[in-house]
Amino acid sequence: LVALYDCSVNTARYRMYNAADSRQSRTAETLGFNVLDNQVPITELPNTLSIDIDIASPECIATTLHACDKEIFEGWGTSSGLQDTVIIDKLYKVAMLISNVVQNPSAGCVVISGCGTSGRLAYLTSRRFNKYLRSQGQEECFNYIISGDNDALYSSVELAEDDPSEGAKRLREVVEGKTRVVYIGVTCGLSAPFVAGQLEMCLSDLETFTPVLLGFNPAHQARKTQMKNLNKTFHQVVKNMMMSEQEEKAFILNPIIGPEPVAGSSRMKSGTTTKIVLDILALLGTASFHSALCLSAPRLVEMYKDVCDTVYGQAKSLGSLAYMAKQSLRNNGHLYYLGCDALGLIGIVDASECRPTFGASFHDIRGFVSGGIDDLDSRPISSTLSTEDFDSEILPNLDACDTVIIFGADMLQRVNSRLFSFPCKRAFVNFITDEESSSALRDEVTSSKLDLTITVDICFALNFLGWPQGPQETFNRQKDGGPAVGLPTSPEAWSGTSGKMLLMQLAREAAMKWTVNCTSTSAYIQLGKVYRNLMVDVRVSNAKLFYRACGIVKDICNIGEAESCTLLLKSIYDEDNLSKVQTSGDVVNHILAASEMDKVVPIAILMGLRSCSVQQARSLLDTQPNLSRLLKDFQ
Ligand code: S6P
Repeated sequence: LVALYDCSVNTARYRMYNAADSRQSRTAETLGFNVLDNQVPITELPNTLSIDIDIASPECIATTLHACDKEIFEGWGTSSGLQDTVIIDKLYKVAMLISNVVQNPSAGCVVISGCGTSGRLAYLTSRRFNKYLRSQGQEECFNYIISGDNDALYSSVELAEDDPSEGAKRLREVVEGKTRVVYIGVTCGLSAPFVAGQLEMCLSDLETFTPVLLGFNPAHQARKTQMKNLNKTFHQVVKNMMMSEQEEKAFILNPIIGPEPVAGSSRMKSGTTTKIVLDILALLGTASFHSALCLSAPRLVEMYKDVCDTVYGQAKSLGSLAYMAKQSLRNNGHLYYLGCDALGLIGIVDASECRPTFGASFHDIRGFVSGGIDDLDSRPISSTLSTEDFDSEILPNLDACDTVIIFGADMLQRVNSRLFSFPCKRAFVNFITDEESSSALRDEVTSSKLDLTITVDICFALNFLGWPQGPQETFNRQKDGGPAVGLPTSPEAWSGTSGKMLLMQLAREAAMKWTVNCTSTSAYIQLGKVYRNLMVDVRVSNAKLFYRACGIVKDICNIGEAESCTLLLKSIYDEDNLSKVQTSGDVVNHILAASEMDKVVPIAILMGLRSCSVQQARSLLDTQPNLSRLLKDFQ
């Protein structure tokens, strides 16, 4: 392939991944490379690095998560992750398209769309960059779509991702009146029908739309089950995308970053990589308004890698934080995250994801934001999410079993002083992005009654970039010696401050995501929710999760597909003898029935391992709720 395409080894490897279902696969196989034609997509595979995560100490859980996250930057198998040159090249091309829209917002817009975590990150990115454009006196041009609408930003509405026509309908509404649309559909597993419906709509009108698909599986692993209302599989949609990509009318951004530390939990690595890619695209796409003109995509990737290493450099403290969280949850207490602006929102998002991921209750982990949901006023959400809500509803009832984590110096300064008179545990996590804030805060931190303080100093990651000195330096970068079309003319705009601020915010957000993901995941692992690195108590709330649940039962019980599906159905319908109606029903019926039930997957597994009835499996779980321990006893 290197010879054929005159490309680097990494590029050749990437081509092989994406070519495994075309005539090129033979070439790849003949060359003796290990082409990934495994039926289980990479995003659903268990990660070999985290196979023992369920028996690791809290500190070791953090180092294991770090090892898995490193694959984002260093690659997995034969891939080179975010450093892949083909991906980097496409990032620039898409950023250029975004830049055209940003400079001509009346005619165009950028739409970022996804389901679950992917939709939440679409929201966070468009919010951040619209705010930025506003601060520069520019028109907003980023839009987001999340399946299940705004309520899904902070609670799980998993079933909404199975509807392609709803996806297309929502996209049509958002782009009304626009003639140039850069559409970025995020689906980590290349599987969400909601996104497929939108991609199809874009592909049918390439004059208006440039569709971009962001996900983390090779193209040939896109989901091959038929989608309702679309009469196609996701895989067929991807094939059409590949054809349009040849003429650069569509783009597939699918860096291979390896499996999740907890199998299939795409809120973790895939979510973080989504954030990084969207940040980079939007940063480069808005570069004409800030000094990030001098930044390159590989350097930005490096910055995120440094932030990642710095956060996990505190593995011991992260372990202590997760241990505090676990103790609270074990003693029927709660975990609360408080943060300002995007940090608060990321905390809320992490908390809300624990419900579908770990079967947690709404009250187990909750996040609150200070002054950050103003931009949702026109489309209100039906939950209590502000720190004022925390002060009035939660604070008066805090007891010794609860843990409150304050994120960021700005939040520590705003926190209600009454918090320090209640008998709960308190932790403070600060992300330092410049030297001044670190010294100003020291006194406050020491005078507060905190049980744990973690300081994540990410100045180093940012210094690495180096800042432009002023307008002259930037102008010098233009080939013709003058500013590019649409560049701001006032010298203040070139001071570098706005671009630097933006990068500091993005780096803090990434650090926050790593920290809260680590805290909640580790807490639930310690509580026995994960067996090896499989999430065995997954809520069967959409098609993807139904098939994942079947796979988990199959693997752990070492049985065939049909048998595992029968066990799952018995557990879902709470019946040892399934009726014809139950066995022949549509997957969506099973999902609706499962939404009423608890511990669907664990019960099916126990039935398989013990050859027992639904009732007997349920009683076993009542006596030993630590699933991991229970399963180990039976294996
Ligand atoms: C995963 C999370 C889910 C996914 C959603 C979309 O940890 O709980 O909500 O984000 O299912 O997945 P995908 O593969 O389409 O991005």
